[in-house]
Amino acid sequence: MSTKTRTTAGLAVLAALLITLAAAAAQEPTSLKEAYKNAFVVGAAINALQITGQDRRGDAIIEAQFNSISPENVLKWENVHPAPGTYSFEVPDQYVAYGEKHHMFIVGHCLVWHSQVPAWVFRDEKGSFVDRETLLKRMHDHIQTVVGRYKGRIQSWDVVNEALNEDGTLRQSSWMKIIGEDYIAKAFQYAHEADPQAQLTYNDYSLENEAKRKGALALITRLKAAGIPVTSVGLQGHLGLQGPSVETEDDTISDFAKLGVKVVISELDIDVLPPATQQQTADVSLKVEQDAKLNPYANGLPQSVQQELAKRYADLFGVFSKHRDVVTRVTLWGVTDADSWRNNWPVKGRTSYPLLFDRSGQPKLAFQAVIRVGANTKTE
Ligand code: 9MR
Repeated sequence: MSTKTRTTAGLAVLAALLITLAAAAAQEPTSLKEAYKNAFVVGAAINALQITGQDRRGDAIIEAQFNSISPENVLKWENVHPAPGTYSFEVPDQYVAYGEKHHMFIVGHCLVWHSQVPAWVFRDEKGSFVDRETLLKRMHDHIQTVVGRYKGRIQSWDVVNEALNEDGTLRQSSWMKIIGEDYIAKAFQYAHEADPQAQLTYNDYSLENEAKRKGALALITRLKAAGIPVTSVGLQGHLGLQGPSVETEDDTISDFAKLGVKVVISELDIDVLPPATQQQTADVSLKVEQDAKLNPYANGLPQSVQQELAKRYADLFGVFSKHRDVVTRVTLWGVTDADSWRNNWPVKGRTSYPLLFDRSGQPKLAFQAVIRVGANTKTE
């Protein structure tokens, strides 16, 4: 470990101690997991450095604050199954062992997605699209091998990720083009077959938007009517300071709850930077050119924006807590601001502030605000 890493790890420990002292004085819980222990588990997406113990500062925060983990990238198809018949389980095994060591609720992300899936999955040796049966068999083998390996150890899988367009129609992914609409049902069936106890989630972004929400509600209704074992819907929660409104978030959770599925907030982060596009989206293929106007806080976040972010986080956790009968997990998509994908999407190299811990691992105002909401929920 370098001197710098040691110093920052030391600072994180000191910060944790200060939070404990301050909270003890105010008789507030000191961790997110404690603050929400009567409501839902609170998770973080963790990266390979954290899984393999190379980010001690990050690990100290994860272990102190969270009781659930999601793998930010290591279980995606291109990482775990990069070539036909070749699986790479070294880091995923460490991921699951990490969660077990700390008694966490362990999430698997994700089995069937249009992104981060290698091109060979859809092609034959000549480079043409394979037929439906071949692709179904590849999907089955993948799910059986990956879910089967962690049967009884990964408690919840994101089975199908981002199958919908913004207008609520089904995305014309290679899965859809080759297999047809029932690729979604098949993926859930295969996952259930591989681990009948696991929770199985349909996961997507912007489900707060009316058209996409309608499409998702119709999809879940169809799946449930056909007896497909979908147990929860993941609202990713890549949100902004301004929207969607808390009322919309509230309605969205209620709408899905009515279908008899649990709701998880699966990838929460709140962007404070100027939107680079008109649309509220988390489409990974979107790329926007660098522009200083789009990166106004390169030298630090003004206190007024910290406060706005804290209020926004508190309002949203208020809604999640209100729905604690159906919301079973809230997962932040990253640990500190330095880790967040938001620094590089949709514009590369911005300085983003979407999470509860800052670049040096210190808790932000938003952290205190979220703890306070949890503490109030607990005593209600
Ligand atoms: O956070 C992930 C980032 O490190 C990857 O580069 C990116 C590539 O696709 O995926 C990010 O995570 C995505 C998640 O898997 C699915 N929903 C949207 C997330 C943010 O793009």
